[in-house]
Amino acid sequence: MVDRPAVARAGMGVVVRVAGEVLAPRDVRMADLRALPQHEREVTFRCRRSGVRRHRFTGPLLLDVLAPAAPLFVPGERRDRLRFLISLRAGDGHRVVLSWAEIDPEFGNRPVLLGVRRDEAALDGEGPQLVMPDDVCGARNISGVTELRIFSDPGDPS
Ligand SMILES: Nc1nc2c(c(=O)[nH]1)N[C@H]1C(S)=C(S)[C@@H](COP(=O)(O)O)O[C@H]1N2
Ligand SMILES: [Mo]
Repeated sequence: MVDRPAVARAGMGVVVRVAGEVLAPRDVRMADLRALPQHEREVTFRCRRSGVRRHRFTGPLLLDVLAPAAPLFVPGERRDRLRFLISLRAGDGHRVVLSWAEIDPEFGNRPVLLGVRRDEAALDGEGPQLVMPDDVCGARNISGVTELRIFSDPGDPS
């Protein structure tokens, strides 16, 4: 697969692809992320290389970004959602996989954000940053997110 650059076209700004096992794949821009309800979160994490880091992020819930794409859950079957994964990729190739249950309001219900502001800076140039509110290490807080894909475990081994 060809890498999608963080900035798709000059002047068009950052585009984040939301795709995978969803009814409505979509391209999301920073303005779309800012139009969703905004949450603020202060995170402190310990990086092996750079020591203790502290940042204040603002942005929508990852859940609110993904829900309009309509993941292909079996309707009315709460347990079906436990098979689903969210794979995030940054422009530099850094990847993180979450389980859907981590952010699902009926399971983990963690307030994971897609930050559009970090400290005093808008992230319009580099793209949004994943904000994991409770992580000890900062490595899952990937910056410059370009792609969010939803997958499911198909179930029976072949
Ligand atoms: N795209 C991307 N995001 C990334 C990384 C990376 O290599 N690429 N490193 C992570 C790691 S290991 C840490 S500790 C934090 C560091 O963020 P800070 O230096 O802005 O505090 O960014 C995370 N986000
Ligand atoms: Mo880190």
